[in-house]
Amino acid sequence: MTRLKARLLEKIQEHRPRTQRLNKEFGDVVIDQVTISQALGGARDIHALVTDISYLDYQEGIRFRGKNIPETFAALPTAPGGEYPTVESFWYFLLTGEVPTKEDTEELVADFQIRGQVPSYVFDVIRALPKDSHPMVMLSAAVLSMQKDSKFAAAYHGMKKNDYWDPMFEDASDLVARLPQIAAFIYRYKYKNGDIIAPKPGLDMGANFAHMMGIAKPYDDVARMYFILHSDHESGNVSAHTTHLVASALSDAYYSFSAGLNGLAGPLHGLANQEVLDWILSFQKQLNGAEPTEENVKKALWDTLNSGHVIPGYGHAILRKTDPRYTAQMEFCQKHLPTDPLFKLVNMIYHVAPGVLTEQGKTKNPWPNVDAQSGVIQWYYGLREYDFYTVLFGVGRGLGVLANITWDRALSYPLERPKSVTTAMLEEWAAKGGRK
Ligand code: HAX
Repeated sequence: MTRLKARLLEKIQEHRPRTQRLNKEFGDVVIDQVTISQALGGARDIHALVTDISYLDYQEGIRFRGKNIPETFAALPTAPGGEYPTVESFWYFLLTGEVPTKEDTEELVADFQIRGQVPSYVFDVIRALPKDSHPMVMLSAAVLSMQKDSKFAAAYHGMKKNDYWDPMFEDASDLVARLPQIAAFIYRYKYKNGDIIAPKPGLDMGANFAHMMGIAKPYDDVARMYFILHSDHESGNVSAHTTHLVASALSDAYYSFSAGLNGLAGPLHGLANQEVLDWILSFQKQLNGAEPTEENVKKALWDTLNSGHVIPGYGHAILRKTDPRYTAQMEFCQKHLPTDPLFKLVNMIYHVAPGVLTEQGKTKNPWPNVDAQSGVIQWYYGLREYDFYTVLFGVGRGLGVLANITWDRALSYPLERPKSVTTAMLEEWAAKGGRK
């Protein structure tokens, strides 16, 4: 058993009595109520999911295992020659809540090299799809194709409930280790004439991803930062919730994560990073060489709103301020690409868009989210095929949602099954002033 798995087991054994006690002794304690607009409005803000892996505060933004983004970056061991932590150390941290030692991390890097070997049939599946399929289709299909080798599915019959976490952890770890190679394969296959670059033994995940993508330093650090920032955003967002929901039927990690990726591929969710680049480039085209100014950016934003579209990269279902994931990437840009024209344009949009959205008066949050900034960095380092950007998000999101479903099985969270009502019932309860 690896050090990570042994520590995870100890953590699970420590945690189980807490959940069991809450259920048994305090199960009737009321923590929330549901209004008609919440029932009609996508279950916003109903407190009905539990995770200890990350928490999203309305004002402060995300905390991973209690640490905000700067604290997380500062606490974890950095990769050799890099400024950002290894993704492997972050995976250990998400699963256990503990900062791994150098030895823990090194063992995990070595473990991921073995787990990371992608079966050749996965590449056949990708090649069998029409080449103009969206790269998210390729990623989701590749993930789903590995279901036949699921250790959870193979062990399910005859396994005790308390042991479910073990093969779920194995599947989750295999998947996390394989995602970068699958993503890089999709990229090189689809956009680089199938000129595939094999993984290099001995590299951590970020460095290996940069190597397989064929992009020089500091793209290894970009990959580490990017995967960590996109990993988890508590349980209610579409990709996390979908993965959790599907896993609650005791579907394995492959079924569950493939479903989560399909949710991530929506333009209101992870696809927004592709939409942002598309918006920025078409605006630049309209400018026809002219400098972006406050006035012309304002006009372009209003044109988008007046045509019935959303401003991609702005707004959030929970956050009510600038997303700290945006800020973390902005700080990277200020250091590495301060004079880049696209970065300057993104800054100009940041300066103007919140005012325009506030004036329009619809969105509850006029501030930028993670997707407003992420594409510019990829573009700068030469990754210009922006329909690929959501795949990068997907690799990162795997860390969070797969850690979560491992814990879901450890704590025996049951099948998720909220109750629906009819419109007539709502009308009746509205007339009575409540469900009495
Ligand atoms: N541009 C224009 N209108 C917006 C808007 C934006 N960026 N954000 C919200 N609104 C509108 C909504 O469409 C809604 O309008 P209607 O009443 O006409 O339906 C109204 O403002 C109220 O919405 P809200 O309560 O503020 O926001 P929601 O919780 O409903 O939606 C979204 C949150 C992120 C989906 C929304 O802000 C949006 O569409 N943003 C643009 C797309 C985007 O950037 N998505 C990525 C979000 C981060 C993420 O998940 N990344 O993966």
